[in-house]
Amino acid sequence: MKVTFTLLIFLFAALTLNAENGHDLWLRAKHTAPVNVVCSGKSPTLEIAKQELHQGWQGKANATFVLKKKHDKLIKGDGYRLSPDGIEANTDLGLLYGVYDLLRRQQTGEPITEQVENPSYERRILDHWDNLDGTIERGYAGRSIFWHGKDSLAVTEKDKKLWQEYARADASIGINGAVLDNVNASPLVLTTEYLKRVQAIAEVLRPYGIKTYLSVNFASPSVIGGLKTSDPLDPQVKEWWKNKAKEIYKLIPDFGGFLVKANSEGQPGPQNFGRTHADGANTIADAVKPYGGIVMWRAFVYSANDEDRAKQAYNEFMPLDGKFHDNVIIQVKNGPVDFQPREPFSPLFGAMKKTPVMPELQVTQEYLGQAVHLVFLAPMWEEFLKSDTYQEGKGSTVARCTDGSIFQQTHTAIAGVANVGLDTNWCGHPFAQANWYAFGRLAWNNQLSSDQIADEWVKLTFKPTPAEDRTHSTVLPIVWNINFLKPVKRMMLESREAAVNYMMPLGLHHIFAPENHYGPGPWWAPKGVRKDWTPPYYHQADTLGIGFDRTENGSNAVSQYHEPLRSLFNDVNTCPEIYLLWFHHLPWNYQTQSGLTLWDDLCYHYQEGLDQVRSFQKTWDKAKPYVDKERFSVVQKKLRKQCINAQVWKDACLLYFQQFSRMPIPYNIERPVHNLKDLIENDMKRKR
Ligand code: GCV
Repeated sequence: MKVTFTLLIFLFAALTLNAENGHDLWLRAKHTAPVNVVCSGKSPTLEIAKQELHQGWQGKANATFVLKKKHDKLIKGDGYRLSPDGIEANTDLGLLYGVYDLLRRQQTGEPITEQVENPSYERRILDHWDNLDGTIERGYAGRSIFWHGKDSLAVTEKDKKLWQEYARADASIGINGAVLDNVNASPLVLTTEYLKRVQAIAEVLRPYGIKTYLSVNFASPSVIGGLKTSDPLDPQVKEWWKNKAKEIYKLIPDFGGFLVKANSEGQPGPQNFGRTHADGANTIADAVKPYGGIVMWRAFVYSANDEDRAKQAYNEFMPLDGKFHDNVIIQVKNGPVDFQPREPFSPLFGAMKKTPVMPELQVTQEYLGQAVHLVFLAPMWEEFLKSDTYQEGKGSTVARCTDGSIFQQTHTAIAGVANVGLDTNWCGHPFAQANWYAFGRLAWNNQLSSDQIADEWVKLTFKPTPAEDRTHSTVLPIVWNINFLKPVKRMMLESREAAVNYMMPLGLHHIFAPENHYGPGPWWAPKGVRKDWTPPYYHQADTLGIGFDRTENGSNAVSQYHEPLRSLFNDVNTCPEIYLLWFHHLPWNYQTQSGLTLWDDLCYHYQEGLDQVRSFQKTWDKAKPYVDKERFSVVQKKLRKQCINAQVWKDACLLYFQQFSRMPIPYNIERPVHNLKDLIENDMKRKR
């Protein structure tokens, strides 16, 4: 009887859910109860705050809710004090953030008690790797929302509407900055015609508290400024940057500053002129300093030789500690190599004591299945932020080393490489929206758990809206929680580990096919290519074993970490197994903690990854009655592809490594269904 009743509810729900194309993201709630908003102030930001309350209120009908600006020492920056009857903040933006928090709590059922919420970082920024021609480097959700090419610099109403929707989504999760162009920057962005478009974007983003920033090309003074050099110590070059800053701030008074990728992957930088990264960063920083601007200087650099890639950034930047001016922040990718499915944290976190460092996370899933695989990244970022660097003893987590808790810093910041494009659903994959959401939430509060973020996002994104509930009295909340929320959340929380399992378990890294970084390519090593761009450099597989020896006997990358981590990573018996082959080269018959040989353990991990994706397919198929047809079918199709890809990963890696291990694949593991030769020939790039 109970089963039949539940079944009826399923069927009814499936028939009545409105079709959704995903464009509304986590901001779907529209039909609500009336509320009386009391707010004496006036500003574009406050207008938005009031409108959001009227549009999204789900509290008691006709209640009175007060928005009040009030100086309170406990409230920092754009933080706020929330209570059931109102919000207090030092700034208009604080009130807007409070409103979004309140509405989120009303929709998700989280308690609304009296509490102060302050942001972990002063600057919470999305880096758009958008090229001026409208393409996006590592973008998987269509073309740029900001740029359409040189012939389309005029701003249309359509552009403005989209930028406003984008700004609203950002503000609703606390993001307050956007770098509008690719770090592989075109000098043209600093020419007047492009700056005019930046000005127009800034005007739309401003009421939502989003500052605009630009990535700049270090050679701009010579390329567009007509100077003979871009040497940062040349007086004319310094003057050029100062004049450029003046021009920008005249157009955009609240401009945030510059992001610079220098001397990396072919980008020009101070080293072209025999100068240091500090010389380069300081010249540009001095130019924006009078206006309160900052320079985010990337530590993603390469050394001239192919000495362990994981050591290069630290080696380059540590000697410069204390040499940067106080409006420079060094932007460091979470891991020492490059946004891999799993890396230990970069040793540059918790290293410098006189130079602020900001984390750079990658929201766009360059190395994690792009817009095809369902991979929720919050667990990866949580693992990273909670990693203990031991900089000032136990408890010096990456979060605390970067948010100003350990050292007083003039500026604190965090950046995420955006996954946003012109696709109707913004991110390509409906579940990729969760990564945009998670980045914003963690940038606001770096202590949040992945579980809580997933919980919020699933409720906001999939829960029947009040309108659907009222019209159709569809799913009982408890039924929805058990049959949808719980399993879908579990799937999300498991998804990152699944990707690690089917792509590169036990500390393997960077064994991707070249260029597109999507499928496996552990074999790829053409002559003439920098060794540290090829997978065999990273996995080091031979008949004796596999893994990169970064111990004292190897590259000694372990020495870049503080004790006790250094010794922990150095000793194979204490090194966490998730990083085993990152730090150690081990024989194939090495016995892992599971009691298995390394080879067998590797095989089981790949199989487990594949099995996990299969279980995600089942979870999603079972969730069908609770999702509108449109989003259900998009995700179902993508999961099928993910499963096919996971199979390819498993077969490719096991068959390739088996050539070295010369050991059988354990017999209770499914046999490969591909031939290695075919896989190598039909690179997954062409199969996608
Ligand atoms: C923007 C990796 C990516 C590049 C990216 C680079 C970077 O190498 O593959 O596309 O370039 O990182 O972060 O600068």
